[in-house]
Amino acid sequence: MTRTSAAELQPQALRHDWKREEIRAIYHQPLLELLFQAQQIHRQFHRPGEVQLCRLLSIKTGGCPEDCAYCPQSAHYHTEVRPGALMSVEEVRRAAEKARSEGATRFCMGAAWREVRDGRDFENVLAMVRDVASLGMEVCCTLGMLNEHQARRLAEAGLTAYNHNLDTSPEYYGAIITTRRYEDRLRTLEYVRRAGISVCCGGIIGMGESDEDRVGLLHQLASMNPHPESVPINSLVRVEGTPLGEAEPTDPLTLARTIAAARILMPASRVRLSAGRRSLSRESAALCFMAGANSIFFGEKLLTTPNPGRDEDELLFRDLGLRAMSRV
Ligand code: SAM
Ligand code: DTB
Ligand code: SF4
Repeated sequence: MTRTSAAELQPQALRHDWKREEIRAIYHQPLLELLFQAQQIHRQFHRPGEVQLCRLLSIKTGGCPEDCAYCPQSAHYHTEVRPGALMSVEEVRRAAEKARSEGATRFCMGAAWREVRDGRDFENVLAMVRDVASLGMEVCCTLGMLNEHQARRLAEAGLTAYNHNLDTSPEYYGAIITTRRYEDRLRTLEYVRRAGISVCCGGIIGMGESDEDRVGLLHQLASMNPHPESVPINSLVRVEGTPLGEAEPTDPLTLARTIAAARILMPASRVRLSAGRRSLSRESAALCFMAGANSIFFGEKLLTTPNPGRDEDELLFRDLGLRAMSRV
């Protein structure tokens, strides 16, 4: 009989000094080996079967000056998204209350901005953050680039987390976005961290990137100290009219592989199986949970594109024996 050594029972220490080769070796393991390891590590740091329910709301839709090749909200492309003004504080409050009554413990507000500008709109966003925080939910925003002062004001308003994705490797970034640089993203993330806000940072797979680009993205994320508390792994939602509208569909096994590697590299973080669940079979979603995903967006809509309905997700949770994370 084999005995488990004390070292094996100790949760492994968090590392921030991963070498690219180590990440490559983890990522390229036989898939079932990788999933097994990821699940073992997952159980050292998280309650098995528990998944956080997050609700996403687009508080300011479309007309964005950035040219992100995946995004239906970019003003550079002709899509069905109609640009709108910032929602009212009252409407957002009602949406957050509804999300909470449906079981969400995190509310994420997205704006199609390149960067935050000081003024009336930002003051309203701060009021939204205060409102959502007062409901006892984790509150997250994704508003584009920030300066240091804006990050501090969001922190004072009670913001839990700021979402700002690196999307892909530094090498592939220029093929996807030309209107900003990787360093711009890293700078905003630094301001967020310094303001004491937790970091939500991940990427998208299925944009024509290579395994090496996914390894490169994971390397960037896992080198952050501390790691992003929340790591959204999106599978590209292909939207007609965007340059990536006709991209090859993402291989769900690649999605599961990326999630498993993220779980191993950043054991204490929440890994979110984010956009793209509508194109994922129940079996593929199960693999992603096995790989260590423990957070999802639930509700009929992401920002501008559809997401599985609540009934469908309730059934999935029941059939997989998953539980929604209770109050945070
Ligand atoms: N404008 C802000 C920004 O880019 O940081 C916030 C909103 S933006 C829509 C938030 C994130 O959504 C992007 O960083 C990207 O990772 C993700 N996203 C946008 N369109 C997507 C798509 N079609 N499929 C998957 N993820 C997408
Ligand atoms: C993230 O990583 N994914 C979310 C959230 N952060 C803001 C956004 C997904 C957007 C999918 C496309 C849409 O609905 O417009
Ligand atoms: Fe604008 Fe964000 Fe969409 Fe890029 S991802 S076009 S920054 S809304």
